[in-house]
Amino acid sequence: MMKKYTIENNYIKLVTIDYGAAIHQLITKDKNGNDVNVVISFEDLESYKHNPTYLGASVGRFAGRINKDGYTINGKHYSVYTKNDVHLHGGKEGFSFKTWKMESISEGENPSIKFSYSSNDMEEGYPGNLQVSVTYTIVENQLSIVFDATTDQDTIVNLTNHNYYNLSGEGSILDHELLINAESILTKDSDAIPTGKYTSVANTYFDFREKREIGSTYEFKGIDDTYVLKENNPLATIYSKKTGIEMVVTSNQPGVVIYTPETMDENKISNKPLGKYPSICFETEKFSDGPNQKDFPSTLLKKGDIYKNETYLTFNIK
Ligand code: G6D
Repeated sequence: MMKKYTIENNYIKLVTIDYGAAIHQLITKDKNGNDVNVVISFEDLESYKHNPTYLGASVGRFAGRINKDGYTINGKHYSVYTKNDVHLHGGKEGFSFKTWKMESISEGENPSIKFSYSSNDMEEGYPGNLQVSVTYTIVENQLSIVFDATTDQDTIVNLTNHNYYNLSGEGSILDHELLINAESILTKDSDAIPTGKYTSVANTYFDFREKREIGSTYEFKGIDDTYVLKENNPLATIYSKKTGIEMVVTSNQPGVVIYTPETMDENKISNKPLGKYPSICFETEKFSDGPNQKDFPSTLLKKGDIYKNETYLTFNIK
């Protein structure tokens, strides 16, 4: 039986489930003091078990893609499970489809909840017993999402959260104002595997270096791409003038996959009316196919080292 856990303060209410250590609802106040769930949610918790687009889930052991030829660690080759010629989001049944253990929950001024999962050596073909956790903490108007992992053998790790945001709580994100602090995206091949090259965002609808409405200036054709982040945060801000809610995203990760599905009807999600381009994901993580690209940030986790992915979402009213 799936279990639901809620933490909240005066600014944010976070409803999580142990299945996939997923975020079910992320509720904050709009400019009129009304509650808005700013993530797309299934109405019914059981639907998270059939979640082809990873709604709200914790994704691993390797979020993003690995090419069909697999990868090599310390001279040993590892094959990967593929669908449509790529290994996506941890394989056939990644961390999003596991029941995580609720380790601790605390109320009070800085409410927090921690989930953990032990991934066995060679689960989904990855070497090493991996201990992983995700901790959600609310401090005033900020939610942090922190993934930690350790291994008993050298392995590869890339973890992320897969929330689909809509700061109006319904409709489309095309009228949201977006800023992304990135000059380029990763160039990808026809399987969406990075080639190792970079494409400038200049003069394209991918350009959000200056804050603008997503659907303005250029014809928006959807994004499913990795933005290469600069060292200086915030990496992104997004704002809905309808609700007055702004979300500021900061992270210690080198990239963010921005994913904007054109429709979400197939998910049988919330009864809210959704428009074309109903949501946007900010998947803060290392780069797809990192294990095969020596110039990308390393995705290797060595025995004895600690993996940490920290992402902070700050909600302001403007
Ligand atoms: C990720 O980049 C991928 C998409 O291609 C995929 O369809 C989605 O997750 C479910 O963001």
